[in-house]
Amino acid sequence: MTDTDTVTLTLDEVAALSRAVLTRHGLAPDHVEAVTETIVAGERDECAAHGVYRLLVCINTLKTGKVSPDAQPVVDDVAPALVRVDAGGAFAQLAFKRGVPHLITKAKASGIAALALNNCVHFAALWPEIETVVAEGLVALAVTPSHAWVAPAGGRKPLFGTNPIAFGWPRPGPFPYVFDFATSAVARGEIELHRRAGKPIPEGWGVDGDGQPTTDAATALAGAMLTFGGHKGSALSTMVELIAGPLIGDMTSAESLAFDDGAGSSPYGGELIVAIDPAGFLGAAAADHIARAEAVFDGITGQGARLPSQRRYEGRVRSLASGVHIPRALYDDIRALLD
Ligand code: NDP
Ligand code: PYC
Repeated sequence: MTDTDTVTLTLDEVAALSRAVLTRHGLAPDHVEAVTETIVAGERDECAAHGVYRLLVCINTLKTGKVSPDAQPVVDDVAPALVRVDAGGAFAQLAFKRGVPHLITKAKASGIAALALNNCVHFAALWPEIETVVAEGLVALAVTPSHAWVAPAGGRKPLFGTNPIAFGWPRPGPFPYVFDFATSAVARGEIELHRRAGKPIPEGWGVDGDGQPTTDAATALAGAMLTFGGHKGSALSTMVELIAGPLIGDMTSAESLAFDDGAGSSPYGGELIVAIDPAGFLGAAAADHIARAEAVFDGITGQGARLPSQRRYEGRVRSLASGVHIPRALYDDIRALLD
């Protein structure tokens, strides 16, 4: 069903569109499946900046030649609680899929474990990965740098990536506690969507090339984005640079942008995912940590506040029932990739 402004698709139709576009541009079948899962999940949960819009981003990246369309991830079982997957320059999704069973096994054996993805191209939200780990009853943390687009607090030149931090905690029922946010005031994808729609951005998201505040999306994209929470976001962003860059032998956001060399590809580098098994501290019969966490969540929602991911989960229910609504201009741009 279509109207003039949006196109409504079922999730199966979104998946078919994603597969067709990615395959048409030469992505190998196992990567097509892994990337499609992420794109469908983003659209399903009404995360517009990381849903089907990312098909434009992926194809652009494929066209730059900065991502391998078919590299097979190589798993390296480094230590009892450490696993590394070399993505070989391909998109991160397949490397994560190959590495995560090892991460889960190791976390359950050691109480805590870490997975490093190396040499991957990352264009996605982190919550799908967090949800995969949390579904095993584990607590999860994930971070990745991106491209140097964000000025440190007190500075004006891009240095940090948009550097997301995502965290998950298991809850009874299908919807875990998950937050996933950029350490910039907003994800870059959100500013890109404002630019596409010709809409101004709020103050505080970015500055122009002289460090002056701007509400023009294109000016902020060309100037510098800002961190959230001033020096606090700046320090968290620095942490992401360090623990998903040098700590795991991979690129910082500045190095990723230098590697891009003006091509306009998605960020290249690493991701760190940590999984903690509550039973490690609490023993195999551990259970009351779940009830005690629920008391914390009740304390939040009892005040009328909402939990992070609630909007997303509500979107998921809507999308599963009645499909997703894609701006017609975006849909047309994606269909044009099939020509
Ligand atoms: P948002 O600011 O939209 O949301 C951040 C988090 O805060 C979400 O978990 C959101 O839940 C929650 N939240 C928002 N409003 C409230 C509220 N009022 N009360 C409680 N919780 C709230 O996200 P960002 O723009 O910072 O990031 C968007 C996405 O971009 C992330 O998924 C991130 O992983 C991705 N990203 C990826 C990068 C990469 O390099 N791969 C780089 C940067 C970002 P909800 O979703 O339910 O609103
Ligand atoms: O929106 O900032 C962003 C982003 C970077 C990489 C993937 N998403």
